[in-house]
Amino acid sequence: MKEIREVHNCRVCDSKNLYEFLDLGFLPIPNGFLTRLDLKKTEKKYPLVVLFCKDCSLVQLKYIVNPEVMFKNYLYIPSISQTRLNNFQTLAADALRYMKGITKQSLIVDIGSNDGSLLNVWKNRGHQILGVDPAENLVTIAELNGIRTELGYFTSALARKLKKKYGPAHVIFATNVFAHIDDIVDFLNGITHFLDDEGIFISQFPYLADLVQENQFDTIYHEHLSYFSVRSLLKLAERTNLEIFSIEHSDLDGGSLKVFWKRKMNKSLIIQTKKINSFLNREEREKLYRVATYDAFSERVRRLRTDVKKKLFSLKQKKNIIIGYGAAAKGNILLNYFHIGTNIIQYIVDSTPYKQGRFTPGTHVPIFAEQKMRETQPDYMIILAWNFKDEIMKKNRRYSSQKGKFIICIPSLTII
Ligand code: DWN
Ligand code: ZN
Repeated sequence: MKEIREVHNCRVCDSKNLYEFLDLGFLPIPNGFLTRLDLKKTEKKYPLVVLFCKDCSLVQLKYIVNPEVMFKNYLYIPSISQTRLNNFQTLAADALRYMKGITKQSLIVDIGSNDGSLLNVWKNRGHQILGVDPAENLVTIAELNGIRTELGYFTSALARKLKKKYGPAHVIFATNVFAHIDDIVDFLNGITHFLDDEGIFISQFPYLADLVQENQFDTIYHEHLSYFSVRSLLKLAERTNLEIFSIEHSDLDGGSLKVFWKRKMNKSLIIQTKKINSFLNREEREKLYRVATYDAFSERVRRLRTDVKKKLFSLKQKKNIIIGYGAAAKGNILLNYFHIGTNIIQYIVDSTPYKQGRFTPGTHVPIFAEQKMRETQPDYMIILAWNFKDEIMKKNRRYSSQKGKFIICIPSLTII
């Protein structure tokens, strides 16, 4: 694949009826954290433009960056947040609810397994596990943690090899990575092939309805190619030999969908039509199938940019020390799109060891471990990882008891 591909047809329904509603400009890849040496080089930037399919209501990026640019060496790990680790426990309980006959010999697979945090839950329960991930650095870390991991992108071709080598999978997970896949039909064909006849596939990713309602524009970035409505998911399933038998809502990442899939021929699991329809009703109610909804969303995003910049510049003028908390990928979209860099933020703290000592892509804000806050005693902390605001505010009770204030920009500018 070339470095960038332009989308002309909808990934789900092949329609050309695509409506462009948001252009965030040319931005660096959101996990492209820079070393000090990198700061001297010219940074690559890629267009971030968003389309709405008028036929199936999938929201998708107009330009696809070659995954090798984004995922070969990946600095994000999920194990930093307790909230996310708790979600992996919940997902395990969900799987066990539907897979009563699961044994220690059952194979549990995670696609986009990163450092192996999700599979660790299953390893501790004594199951057979297998991770699949394209990031060389993460596969090394996972293997060191005792998580068996295959390096690569999950496709139908890879699924054939994996099934031959390891046998059928009883539960397959794909959290967030589901939104990263360009050829999603081939991906699902791979799942069908790898899955045991009675097995289940659980995908989890941010929900389009919450993204739109809560102005979560910073969840839109080069890694996330698709933003699914339930309507678009049902359309997608029609093109495969898989069937969605249940959908649940999770509060994770500002609102996510947990989608439960099975083979069409597997009749042992009942399709929970009422639950699925309740999502479709919400989507109708919130006008998620209308162009005007997306135009209004873009307008709110532009207004948010004006509000936040105005407030931050005024705080800075009054000589306040402002820092960021959580060098999240989404934070990099917000900073770049809002043009907020070292002019406003002194530094960002993040617990991820691989991000510390680096600089944010595009805006070049230095990243430190949390201890740095003791040296400078900031007045304001922008919680860039707003999806973990509760966890972060709890951790920083001392800061707030010493009159430190939190700033949260999503869904609207809030100072606590
Ligand atoms: O979909 C994706 C999600 C799951 O993860 C990927 N495409 C990329 C990535 O997105 P993100 O970077 O926006 O994810 P998070 O999990 O919202 O990032 C939170 C950041 O904040 C991490 O760098 C860890 C950091 N953090 C911290 O330093 N202290 C988080 C918590 C809760 C903390 O206490
Ligand atoms: Zn479509």
